Amino acid sequence: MLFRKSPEIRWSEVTPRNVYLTRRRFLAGASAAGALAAGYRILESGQPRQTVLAGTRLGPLLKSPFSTDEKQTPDNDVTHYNNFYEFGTQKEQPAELAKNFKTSPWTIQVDGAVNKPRTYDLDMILKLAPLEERIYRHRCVEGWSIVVPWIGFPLNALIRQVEPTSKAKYVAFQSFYDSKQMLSSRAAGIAFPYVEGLRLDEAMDPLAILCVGLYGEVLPNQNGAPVRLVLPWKYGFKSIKSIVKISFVEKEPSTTWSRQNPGEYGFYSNVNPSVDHPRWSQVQERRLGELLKRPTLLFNGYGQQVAALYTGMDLLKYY
Ligand SMILES: Nc1nc2c(c(=O)[nH]1)N[C@H]1C(S)=C(S)[C@@H](COP(=O)(O)O)O[C@H]1N2
Ligand SMILES: [Mo]
Repeated sequence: MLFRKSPEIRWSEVTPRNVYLTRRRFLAGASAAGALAAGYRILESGQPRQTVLAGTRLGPLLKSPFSTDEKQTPDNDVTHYNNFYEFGTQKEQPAELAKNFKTSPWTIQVDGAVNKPRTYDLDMILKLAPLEERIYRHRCVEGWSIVVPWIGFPLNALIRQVEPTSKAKYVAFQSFYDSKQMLSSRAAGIAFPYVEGLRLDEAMDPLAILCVGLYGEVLPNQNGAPVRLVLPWKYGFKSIKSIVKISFVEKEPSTTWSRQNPGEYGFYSNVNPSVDHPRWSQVQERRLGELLKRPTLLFNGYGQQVAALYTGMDLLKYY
């Protein structure tokens, strides 16, 4: 259990609940020396018991003025209906196939056009800012949406610390990739490592968060452990998971889905009901767990915060 002021949380002390349970079970039956071997076997066979949320609780959490009071999607849906192609292309696969994904130790290399490039470990990441709960709408380009109490802090806290230079116009993000733990690019149908990008001013927007948890707990592997982006005004695929590299660059970086299919996916990918995807209308969406569709809103309803970022841009062209 972990309940301290956020800046003092040390990632090294955060134990995923599945390991926890395995240890508890082990301790409960630890009469014989054989139990030790048995306990180890459970861990090493790579099949610790899986819980709905594999996380330890994080807290205390600041409340955010950016949170919606809309009904939250059941956590079981959010953790069992995922897009994480590294761990399968079917929605229910990541929860299974990411079970033994090794997320510790973890580092994020931050480089490029900055005065203070550095490599962060998770303890350094957690010291950047107090943790907040951000209840955001999240809209997938495939037409479904969810409302999730994410845990994180503004991405701009990290950006300020590394001090971008005047050459930094965009930020490029890269996900972890390991062919031993993950699907091949050929099997998944997209190039790995997964990459994404933002314009620097978009990345500085207070709505953009680095996310380390959901529903009060450490991020489950299938939701992008240990650190991902959450960008509520953009389609879900911009919210890149399991980040290992952040680079500040002068030119618009290449992104996984626009590279894959430039006619279907643009760099900006702001939620916009007036720009249909060739295969999916974006006019409506279905909240997971609900029957009736609801209208999709421009910028996913976050226009008041972010519309100014796109003043004067033709959103039909820069989709
Ligand atoms: N590395 C990586 N990040 C990713 C994806 C992915 O396949 N790989 N899928 C994206 C898509 S399409 C969506 S909708 C969201 C899903 O996040 P969730 O599973 O937490 O709901 O993650 C995004 N981030
Ligand atoms: Mo998505």
